[in-house]
Amino acid sequence: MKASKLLIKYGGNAMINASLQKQIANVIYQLTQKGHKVCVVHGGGPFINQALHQADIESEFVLGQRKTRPDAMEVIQKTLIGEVNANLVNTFSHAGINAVGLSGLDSGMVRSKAKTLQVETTEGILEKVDLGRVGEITEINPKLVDNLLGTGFTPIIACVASNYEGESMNVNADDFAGEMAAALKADYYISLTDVDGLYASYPDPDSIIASLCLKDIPSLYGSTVQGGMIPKVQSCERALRKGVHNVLILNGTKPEKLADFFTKGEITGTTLTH
Ligand code: X2W
Repeated sequence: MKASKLLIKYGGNAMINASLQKQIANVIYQLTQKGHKVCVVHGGGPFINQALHQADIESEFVLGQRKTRPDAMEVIQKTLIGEVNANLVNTFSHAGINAVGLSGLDSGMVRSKAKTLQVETTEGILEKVDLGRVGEITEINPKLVDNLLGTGFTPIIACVASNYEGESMNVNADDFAGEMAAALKADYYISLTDVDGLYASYPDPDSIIASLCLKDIPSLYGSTVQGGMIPKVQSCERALRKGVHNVLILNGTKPEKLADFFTKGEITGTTLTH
């Protein structure tokens, strides 16, 4: 496969232990050795859950987005940037990667506004939900990341962005990754999660949807696509609409799947196409 620009979203559920993180780091190292330019955007949901629990702050999710009060945002920023990002950069560097830790705050590269959602009540009325410090990306300046990619570095980016008042915002990592893939004009957007792909009827392994067309995606929300899969599939859809041609959902707890795709062209996950 020709040397390409890859945006890999590394979800917290796929980072369940240090050994898996090392294996993913080794695969990404091999990809960089083959000339691919790799940018990683990571989440850290399970680590945030634990940190908020320790801080005695309750978590509530609406359509896969965590409602975020200012005190929760402090904990989330510390966890994502100070803990998850720092540990990933260390692991990836140890694997030989020229890893550079960033977040959307660096050089103000990712800007966001407060995200609101519309949710249907049991009476069938549409209600606006205020999510607090949850950001919806409005602008990305890809220069810093592109410069790093062009000079042999591998940016590892935590999904925190600023708003227009200079405050930190919690951006769902799938939302962040899909927008970043589009801003970078990535050849591939690969979302690593803890399941083998999108299931028509979870968890029946025979029901994995091997490929999905952009036009067929909207009808799946609320049925095939629920909960945490909503932001994931929405981010894939957005990346496709904004010009990314190759979008994949793969199981990041099986690092060989990522390796096999680039070495043998084997896809064992869900491909989303135009
Ligand atoms: C996410 C950010 C982390 C994330 C959260 O607070 O959990 C929102 O939901 P995963 O591991 O990719 O799920 N933010 C707004 O998305 O991490």
